[in-house]
Amino acid sequence: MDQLEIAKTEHMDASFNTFFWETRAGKHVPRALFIDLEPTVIDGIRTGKHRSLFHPEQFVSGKEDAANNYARGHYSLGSEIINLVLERIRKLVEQCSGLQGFLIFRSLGGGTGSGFTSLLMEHLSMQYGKKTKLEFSVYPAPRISTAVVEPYNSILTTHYTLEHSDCTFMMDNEALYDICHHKLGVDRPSYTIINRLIGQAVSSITASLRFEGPLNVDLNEFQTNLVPYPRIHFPMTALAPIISADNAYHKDFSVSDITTACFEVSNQLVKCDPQLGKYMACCLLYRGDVVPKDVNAAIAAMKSRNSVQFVDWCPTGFKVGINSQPPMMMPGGEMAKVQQAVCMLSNTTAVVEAWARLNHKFDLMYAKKAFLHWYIREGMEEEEFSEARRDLASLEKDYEEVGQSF
Ligand SMILES: Nc1nc2c(ncn2[C@@H]2O[C@H](COP(=O)(O)OP(=O)(O)OP(=O)(O)O)[C@@H](O)[C@H]2O)c(=O)[nH]1
Ligand SMILES: [Mg+2]
Repeated sequence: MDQLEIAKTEHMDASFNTFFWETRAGKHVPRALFIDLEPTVIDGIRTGKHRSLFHPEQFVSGKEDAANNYARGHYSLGSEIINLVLERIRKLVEQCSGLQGFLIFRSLGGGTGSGFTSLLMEHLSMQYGKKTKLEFSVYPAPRISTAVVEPYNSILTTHYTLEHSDCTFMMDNEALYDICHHKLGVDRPSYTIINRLIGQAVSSITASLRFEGPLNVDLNEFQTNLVPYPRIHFPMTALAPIISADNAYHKDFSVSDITTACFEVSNQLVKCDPQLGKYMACCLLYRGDVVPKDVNAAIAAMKSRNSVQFVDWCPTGFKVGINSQPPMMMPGGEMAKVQQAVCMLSNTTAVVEAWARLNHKFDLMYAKKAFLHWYIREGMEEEEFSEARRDLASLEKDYEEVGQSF
């Protein structure tokens, strides 16, 4: 290889290696750690189709789960496993030549995702200082739930991680189920199918870290544009187009079509209506065969619509990135392969609907002190509940204030 070719290969490798490290034997290993307080879910990966991708040390699981109890995840069980987890993370970090930050995937409703993750994030802040922490969180859905105490767990964890998270992308299973039902024609989607939708969003959000390109916009740059105040860091995520593999041949989408779809409630991965709020910032992450001229025209058309309202202090908050790699779909999966796609991250006051809903559910139980003894038994104090709830009330208020007109 001549110099130029070597340089080119190294360049490509640099992007590829963002999420993989190469062993001396030339094997590429994902820079990932799976953690759970109980073994069965992780055993699925340990013994599954992709097991050979990982080193056994990339799985950490305990013996029993947190029984949907934040306190067990954070204190009793969490404290037994945290040092091992931090040690494993340290080993992964040692394999990085320039650590940018951490992506954290979790749900908020159960005990491990809420309690243990908040403990972990506190430790990551202590050990890795200001390294970015981005979260992808499955937030409790309005009408379907798998545990009565979801509002407690979610509010406690949001309170304790608010200052440790730089940006949290919220999704809820009801929004994801509805997309599967209405757009993909899948009536009873499994977690596998809804997780693929989440995967599409993650893929678009991380595309700029994984591929080079002239109109590539760095993730840090998006964050700067998305988060006007540290606490206002819960953007909504929308995807377009979402079409089933069966329908692929019947439809043709323009850049304008997919851009418009991102502002519709049915394309949001969280159950909130964007028309009920005001936008502070919209980041449009295009992929595939997309040219700036079409993007500019599509945005100009959106701006002229009355239904898309911006806050007074940020009237033109659009940020655009184009990555020429079209999205990849799971072979044989339910989503059609498309040549052009977009993922919109929007910081809007509409997301307050999600907090308000959860706060209300918290209040109903807390007024009766229902289920509290489970948490007290694990060493928590009642005061922690009221403190967390006050913090969430002020978060609601923060959103109200940023939306107010001058
Ligand atoms: N989208 C999606 N949601 C999931 C998945 N697994 C669990 N959930 C949701 O996550 C929420 C909490 O459940 P878990 O994640 O199982 O809870 P956990 O964090 O393991 O906590 P414990 O089991 O109580 O220790 C529920 O609302 C589930 O519906 C998944 O693979 N995908
Ligand atoms: Mg569990």
